[in-house]
Amino acid sequence: MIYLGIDPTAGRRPLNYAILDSKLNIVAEGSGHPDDLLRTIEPYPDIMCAVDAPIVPNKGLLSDPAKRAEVGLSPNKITYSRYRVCEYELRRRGINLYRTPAEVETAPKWMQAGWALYERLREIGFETHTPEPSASRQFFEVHPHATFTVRLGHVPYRKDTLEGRLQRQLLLLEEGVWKIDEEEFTSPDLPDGVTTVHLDAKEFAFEFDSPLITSGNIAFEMANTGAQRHQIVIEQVPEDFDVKAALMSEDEAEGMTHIGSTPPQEPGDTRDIVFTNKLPAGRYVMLCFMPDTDGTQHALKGMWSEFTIE
Ligand SMILES: [Cu+2]
Repeated sequence: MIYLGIDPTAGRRPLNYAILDSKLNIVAEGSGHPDDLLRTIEPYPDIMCAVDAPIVPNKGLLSDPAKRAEVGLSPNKITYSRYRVCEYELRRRGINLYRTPAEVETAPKWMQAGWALYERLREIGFETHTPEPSASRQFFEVHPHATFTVRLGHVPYRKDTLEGRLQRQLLLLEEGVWKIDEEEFTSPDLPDGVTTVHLDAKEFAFEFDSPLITSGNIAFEMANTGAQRHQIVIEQVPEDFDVKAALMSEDEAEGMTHIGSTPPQEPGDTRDIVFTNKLPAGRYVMLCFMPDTDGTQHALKGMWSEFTIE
C-alpha cells in the first residue's frame, strides 16, 4: 500500500503530489500534469489517495427543507443553502473553507482541475473510499486545514506564517505520520576550535552565557531542565527585525533565514547542536514553538532569545 496526497492547483503545473510508502517514508514528490502522476503511480496496485479538492460539485442538498431540518438548520430559511453539507458542518465549527458551486463552469480553476483529476483516477480503477473497501485503489476528499484543526484541538495559525508552518510540521513529526528523510540527527564529534555554549531550556526561557559567543564557530549544548518538552529553532534575522511583533502577527515574517531546528526534547535530555557551517556575522533568534498545556506556543510565553555574531 502507498499513500498518495494530491493538491490540485490553478497553476501551470495543475497538481502537487507526495507519495509515502507503507512505512510513511516519502518515496516521491513533485508537481506536474495528471499524466506525469499517473505514470508515477502505475506500478502500485494498492493506493490510498487523498485529494485536497471537493469531490463533486454542490448538489444543493441544503436548499431542501427536510435536509435542512435534519442537520439543524431552519427549514424555510436560506442560511447556508449554497453550501455543501460538509462545508456547513465545518463552518459551524469555526473551520472556514471554500464554497463549492453547483455549476462546473463557474467553479474556480483549481476545483475544475480537481474534478478532472478525480475523473482520470476513476478511469484507472480508483473508487471512493468506504469504511469497508472493496477496491484496492481508493480516493477521498480532504481539507488539510480542517484535519490540522481537529488533530491540534484548535484552529492553527495561518499556514503561510512561520508559526503556522511549525505548528503543522511539529504535529506531523509528533504523530509520526511524516518522516523527513534528508535530515539526520546524529551526534558528531565537535570540530576543533569550536566554543561550546551551554544552553538551558525551561519554562519559558533559554538561558545561556552570551559573552561566550564571540565568533560563529560555536556549538550549543542544550539541556532541557524544565518539566515540559522543548525544542530550539534558530533563525537569522535582519538588524531591525521586531521579534515580538513577528510572533504576534498573523502575517508571514519577512527577512528570516532558517538556520536549523531540533526535534522536541524530553525533560532531562541533553543534545549537542553543531552547525555544519560556521555561522556568519549577524543577528540570530532562538525560539521554542512547543505548545504549553493551554496550547499556547512557548515562544509566545517568552521562550525566545537572541544572540549576535560579530
Ligand atoms: Cu519550550
